[in-house]
Amino acid sequence: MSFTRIDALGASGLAVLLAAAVGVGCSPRPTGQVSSTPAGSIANLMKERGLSEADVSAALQTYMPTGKKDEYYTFASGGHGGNMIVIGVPSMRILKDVRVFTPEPWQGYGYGDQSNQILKQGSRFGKEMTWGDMHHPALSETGGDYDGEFVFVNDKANARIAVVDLHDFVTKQIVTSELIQSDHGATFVTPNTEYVIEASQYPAPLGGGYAPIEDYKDKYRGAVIFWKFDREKGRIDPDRSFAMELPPYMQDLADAGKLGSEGWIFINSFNTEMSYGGTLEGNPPLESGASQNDMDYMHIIDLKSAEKVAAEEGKTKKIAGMKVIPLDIANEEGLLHFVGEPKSPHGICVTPDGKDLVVSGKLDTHATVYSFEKIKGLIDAKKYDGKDAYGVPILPFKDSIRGQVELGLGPLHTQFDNKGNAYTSVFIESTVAKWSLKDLKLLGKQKVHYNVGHIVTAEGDTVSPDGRYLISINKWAIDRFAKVGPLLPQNLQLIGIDGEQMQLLYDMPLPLGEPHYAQMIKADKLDPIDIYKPAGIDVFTGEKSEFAVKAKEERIERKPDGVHVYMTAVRSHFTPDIVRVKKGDTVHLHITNVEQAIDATHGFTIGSYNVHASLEPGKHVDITFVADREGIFPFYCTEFCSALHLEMAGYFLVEPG
Ligand code: K7E
Ligand code: CUA
Repeated sequence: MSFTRIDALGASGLAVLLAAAVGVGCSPRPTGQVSSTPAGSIANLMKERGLSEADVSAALQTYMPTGKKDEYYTFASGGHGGNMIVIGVPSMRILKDVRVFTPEPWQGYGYGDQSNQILKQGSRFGKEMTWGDMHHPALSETGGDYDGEFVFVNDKANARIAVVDLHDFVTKQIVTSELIQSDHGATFVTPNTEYVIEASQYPAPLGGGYAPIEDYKDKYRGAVIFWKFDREKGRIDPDRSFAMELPPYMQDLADAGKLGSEGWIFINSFNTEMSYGGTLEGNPPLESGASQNDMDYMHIIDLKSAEKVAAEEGKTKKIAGMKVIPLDIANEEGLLHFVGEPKSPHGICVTPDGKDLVVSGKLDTHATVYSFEKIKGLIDAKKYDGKDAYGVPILPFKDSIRGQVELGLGPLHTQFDNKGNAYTSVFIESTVAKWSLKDLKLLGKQKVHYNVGHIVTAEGDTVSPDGRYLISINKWAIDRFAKVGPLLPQNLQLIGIDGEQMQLLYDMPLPLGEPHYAQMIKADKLDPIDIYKPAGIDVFTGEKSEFAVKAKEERIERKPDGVHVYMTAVRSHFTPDIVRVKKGDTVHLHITNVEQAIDATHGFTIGSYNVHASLEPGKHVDITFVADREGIFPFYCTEFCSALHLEMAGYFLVEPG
């Protein structure tokens, strides 16, 4: 693309530019207004700032005038920030930082009994954790389309899954199974969100516990958990979930079949060499040991049949409380097949029509396109190329694929548009490659900055992607932004994909975590609430709290388990505003924001007691703590809510015991 500078444009060029500006602008204006704009001002701006025509075009495609709203939401994982970031597209404005595995005071998450209970659900082996490593958000689906109701996320480090409700953008549940010790093929959902998929990454003895690493091949295993989602309750039901044992390869990304391939699950793997490191003990390092074979194995799982087997008597084992189909039963029942995939693959992506699967190997230059029909035919005909060391049948690679397309160095992950094109991130050469699914031809490349991991297109994982936008989630930012010390923000680059050529539109620095993956959904599919109704809602049950407080019913009660303070918050006071307790008392604060007006949020803190809450309109919060230090502790509203916000305060008096 040629970037024309304004000084080379001339008067007619500028007129064309302005006409184009009206055409692509987000807010159509009467044409008459354009001619009244002094043309010189835009020209001067471009000149002063050194902007090209392409720059102005990009600006006009992303700029949001005040009050205008974005067309899409992007839900990006926060990596080892343990959070999820919600970004508006095309403006790339951050709309929310949803806390999931980590506390965050502004939203009151991890402060107060309700949200602490959620974080506690994520304890493993009795240990509470205050962080997570989030990689792959998955929006809930109906008929293979995002429905805007829930988003699921994983924690790779601690093998956990969380449910975020998009009615209020709050984490409602964390589940974990000690069956596995890490995950990565998570989260992915089946086309009607019957199951949330979590495949382990690093093999270990199932259920936890110790086994010598020399026993890797015998004692270490992978597993995939199918977490049953109860949409009505909006929660995962661990009792109706089950798992399948897998060989000790490192299972990687996963995807669920759709349309013709619905009911099937596909999981990549690497390290089929079963290398486990030991560089000080005379072994090759893990990464070179794991890159010896030319092919690793794609895991193909017949979920519908697995579901039946899991329900049969005697076909499963209980490990760490989880119902598990052992590998020998999976083999006996024909639930698991392998097919070779080019060395150390990363992305595995089912095409929108459900007919093909695109796999890219980090150490291979191709995207390999498998045909589900061919795979299914080979499984039905039991046409195998032998079995692996664990008795899993291997389908012949050549007969499974539709073809390969050469993309460049280090292809990773593929997304789709509405015109039959695929887009693959190419890590080593820092590009996004566009290619045609039909004839497997490379159509073009867009440079990105730098080292792109995953990419996401609008509605890209559904049966009907939108095209329009692609975000390149880059791992390195190096020279893109003003310097902020050695830890750089991530660089999310918005790319327009409606034209024949991709167009880079926007660089967004993201200093809130490392997004590994994201999903982009049409904004009008979401219908979040403005207010918790009626006032007194416990956000984590979604029901009115038994401790909800009404105006005029505020009180302080001394009970055998401590002092119960029933408090309301409303502009611009807390009632009661004086709370007297004795040193050593257990204090139960029950605070309801009784307001029912949009954005009438209050905060609550008692200084030096590490007590904090965010009280959105209608929200109820319980806070339990021991008043273990005597003194005078002012409490106040932390959210600037009104003209008399500073006066929204009171005293917590702790008398000597
Ligand atoms: Cu960082 Cu999908 Cu976990 Cu890759 S992941 S690019
Ligand atoms: Cu309520 Cu400030």
